Amino acid sequence: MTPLLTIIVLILVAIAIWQMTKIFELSQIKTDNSQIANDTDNKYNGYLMFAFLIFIYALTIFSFWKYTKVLLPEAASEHGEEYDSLMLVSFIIIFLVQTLTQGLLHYFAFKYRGEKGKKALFFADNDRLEFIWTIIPVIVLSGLILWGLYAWTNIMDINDEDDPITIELYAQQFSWTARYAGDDNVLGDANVRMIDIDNANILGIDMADPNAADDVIVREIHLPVGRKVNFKMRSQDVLHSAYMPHFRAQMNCVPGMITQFSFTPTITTAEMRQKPDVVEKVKGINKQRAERAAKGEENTDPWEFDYVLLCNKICGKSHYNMQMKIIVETEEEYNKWMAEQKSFGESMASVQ
Ligand SMILES: [Cu+2]
Repeated sequence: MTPLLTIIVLILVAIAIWQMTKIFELSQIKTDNSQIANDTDNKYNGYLMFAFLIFIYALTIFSFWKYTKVLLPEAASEHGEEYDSLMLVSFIIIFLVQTLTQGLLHYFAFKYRGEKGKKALFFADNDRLEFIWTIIPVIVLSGLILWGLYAWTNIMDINDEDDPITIELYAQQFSWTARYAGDDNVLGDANVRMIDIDNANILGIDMADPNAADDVIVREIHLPVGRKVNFKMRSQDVLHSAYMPHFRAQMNCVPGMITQFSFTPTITTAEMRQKPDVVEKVKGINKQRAERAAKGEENTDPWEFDYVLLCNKICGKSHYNMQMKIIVETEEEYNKWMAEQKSFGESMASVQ
């Protein structure tokens, strides 16, 4: 609400200034009624160019100061570090180029504003200049693109040699279900046509497939730290997107096909909760929640940091609510949790 009010106030102030300028103008005795811009008009426009430059620089500084804290904490996956470096370098380049070119653009607009009898020095064409402003972006962009392709190939390195845990992420309007491949680490075949809600076969698993019996269906993902995970995504209805921001991972879930994404988690949930920036963020959110609780509003329980799986495609009216908790823990904790889970075969046997 406050940002909206701030914007409205800024707009109103701008309108007020504009109206006052008009009144001031009207109160002057007109000496020049021509519609062609004169030196005074050009001077005003020159100064306005400068004012706008100061405005965008101030806005940039304000955004850095105000919104840096909402950024994600450090990457919790192996490939995340390289992904973040690529992102940071791209942002630094964009930031420097934009700051410099905006400054020059507005400065020159001011310096060479129209003045009677003044003519700026200009080139109709200049091969050397054109060469320079073509070759620099070509080199920089090629570098970024090549680095990006290299990073992408690294990230999409999905293979079975690293002994990954296979987990299916099943998306539907509006929830996630996860299926572990069990002891054999092979997921049983599944198809939406085989969904049998009455018999608790919510994922349409082929009961005749021998790989299916040991599969484990869960509503919360547990991952052992340092072990590669291979996620296989399916969707029941529309396009969804499995988004795990803390692991810098995202892959679309497409009805009728299986998509994949794999990563190795490197930081356990418990360790992440101790990171200073996470502690700070949790404190900030809980402060807001306490304030809301004092006013008697809803959803004010103290919040604790957890990794999440979110949907990142607007897939319908409850899209915002499509999320699942991910817990990264030690190998022992993971094994203990897994031992407590019921396999698909066991839950089928208990239904029939
Ligand atoms: Cu969705």
